[in-house]
Amino acid sequence: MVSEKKSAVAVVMGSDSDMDVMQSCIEQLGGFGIEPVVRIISAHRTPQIAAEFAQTAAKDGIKVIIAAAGMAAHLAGALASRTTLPVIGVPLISSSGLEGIDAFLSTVQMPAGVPVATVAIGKAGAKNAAILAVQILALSDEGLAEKLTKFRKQQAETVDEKDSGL
Ligand code: RP5
Repeated sequence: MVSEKKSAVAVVMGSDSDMDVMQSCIEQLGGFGIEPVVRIISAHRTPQIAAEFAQTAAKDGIKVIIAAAGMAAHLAGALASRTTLPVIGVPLISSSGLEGIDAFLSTVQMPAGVPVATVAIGKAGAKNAAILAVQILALSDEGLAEKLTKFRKQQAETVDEKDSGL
């Protein structure tokens, strides 16, 4: 699925098997009015496409890349190595039996010089990646900054309501 509209956020995942979890990232972005470019690109199965995507992302108007993968998840790092755009890495739980620890270490342990902003493993990370991308964009977008303030307020109210309902 590739959005026709120019978007400031790209959500890249290593496999269609990642879509289930990454749907929550896409939906979270949607809550802020952002329709991301969504791509399935693999650092090891389609390395050439990964390189081309990262190299042309800034020119295509993308400002933040969210990269999600499971197992030996070097997708985020592979993309980050070819762009100076901020890259947020989402380590995913796969069928490896390692509960995402493999992906977490592969994503977070970037050697000095090429950072990947790594979020939590799985669905929480997928959602936080979206929110972090919005926070980055909100630095130069007052409308988004207001939406973030509202989002935090609503989130706190939801917790309060649950507390009151006990
Ligand atoms: C990674 O390998 C993908 O991001 C996925 O999480 C994992 C397994 O991929 P499939 O074998 O399900 O395509 O590259």
